[in-house]
Amino acid sequence: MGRAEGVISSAELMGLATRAGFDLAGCARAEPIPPSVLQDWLAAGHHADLDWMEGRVAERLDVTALLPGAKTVLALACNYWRTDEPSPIARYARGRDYHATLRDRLRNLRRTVRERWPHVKDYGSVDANPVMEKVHAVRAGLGTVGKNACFITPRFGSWVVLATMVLDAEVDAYAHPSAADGEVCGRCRICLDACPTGALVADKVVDARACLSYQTIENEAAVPEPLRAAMTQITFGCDICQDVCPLNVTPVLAQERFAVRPHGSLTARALAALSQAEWHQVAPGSPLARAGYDGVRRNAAYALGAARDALARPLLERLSADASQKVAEAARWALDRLDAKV
Ligand code: B12
Ligand code: SF4
Ligand code: SF4
Repeated sequence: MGRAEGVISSAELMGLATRAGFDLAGCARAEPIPPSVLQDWLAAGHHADLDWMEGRVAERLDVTALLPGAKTVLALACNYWRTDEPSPIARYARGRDYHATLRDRLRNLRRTVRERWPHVKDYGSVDANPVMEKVHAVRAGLGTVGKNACFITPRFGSWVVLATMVLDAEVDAYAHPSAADGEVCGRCRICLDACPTGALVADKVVDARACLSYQTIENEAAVPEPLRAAMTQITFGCDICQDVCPLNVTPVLAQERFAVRPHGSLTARALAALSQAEWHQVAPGSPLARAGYDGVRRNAAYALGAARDALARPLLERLSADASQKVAEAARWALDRLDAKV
């Protein structure tokens, strides 16, 4: 029997996604997400001051609000794992900003889809758009969400970043997510116990206020004092709940595009000591730019204090008189830690 008119081949669509550089692709029906998944999280204040998470809730819960007549969500993932070298920077942030990489690939994919099926309208999302990317990736059969709230794939573990393409056409085959959501963890709860700040407040639920990822990337104000001591080896983003996960023990090397850049090899001391000129050499095009020069140096000063790094004392003394109030305050806190009797 021929394909119904307007219905497109999922195999061909996923083939185009692979050719555009995505490691994983899968199709889910464009169905609404139960409102409680997002609304309960927001109502509990788990989004901290990420006010943009409160915006466009209708779109987040239903992609047809983004693309009228949406029928299909193509979930896309790229593996980014490159190295096991210890670093105070989260793995996803050690290379070129992944947003740029995924946007380039998504732009190419959308162009080829339009060339192949000119009648199809689409909407593309990488991270910042009002799309709940993990939920669609689960529905599209790419993997499942672990108790650490990260999206975990059978092939790459959770070392993937996500993108989404919504189409107003049906495909001829949709994924049937095989693993029931949550089954992947079984009785394991290593990540919940390993999180140094108790940010995993329930299975799959992160309270951003306590999460060091939020604190080091998004929070422009001072990091709350009780959290700072947990920042040993954490200066930008946090991978602890992924590093401890047994499903991540055999990482697969990602494409060259995710290679570590010079900023990704800097120690906390080197990050704290960056001059403006050095910052302008390493930061552009890297994820660090989001936190800014002072944000990264503030975080690094906290990390040096958390680690009670005695060799960093002269540097911290210099930073305690820094023109940036938040850097100076963080350095003074770190010096107090060095002076305190343990
Ligand atoms: C806000 C946000 C954050 C916040 C809040 C974290 C959070 N869990 O929401 C902060 C700043 C803390 C953060 C941190 C990180 N983030 Co973030 N973040 C986002 C963002 C922009 C929105 C997520 C969201 O909607 N949260 C709201 C809550 C309610 O939803 P949720 O987390 O999806 O969790 C619920 C649902 O998943 C639901 N659920 C689970 N399974 C299923 C299945 C079905 C069928 C249904 C209906 C529901 C459901 O249960 C959960 C609890 O309510 C997404 C990008 C995007 N547009 O989706 C990236 C994103 C989730 N982040 C990402 C990354 C890489 C990270 C970090 C690993 C970065 C780092 N190394 O520091 C950490 C991980 C922290 C953690 N343990 O989760 C990746 C995820 C990669 C992955 N493999 O999981 C994303 C997808 C960005 C991207 N485009 O790649 N992040
Ligand atoms: S990213 Fe770090 S702070 Fe956030 S939940 Fe995971 S282990 Fe906890
Ligand atoms: S550490 Fe254990 S509980 Fe946490 S996500 Fe991995 S398998 Fe699941």
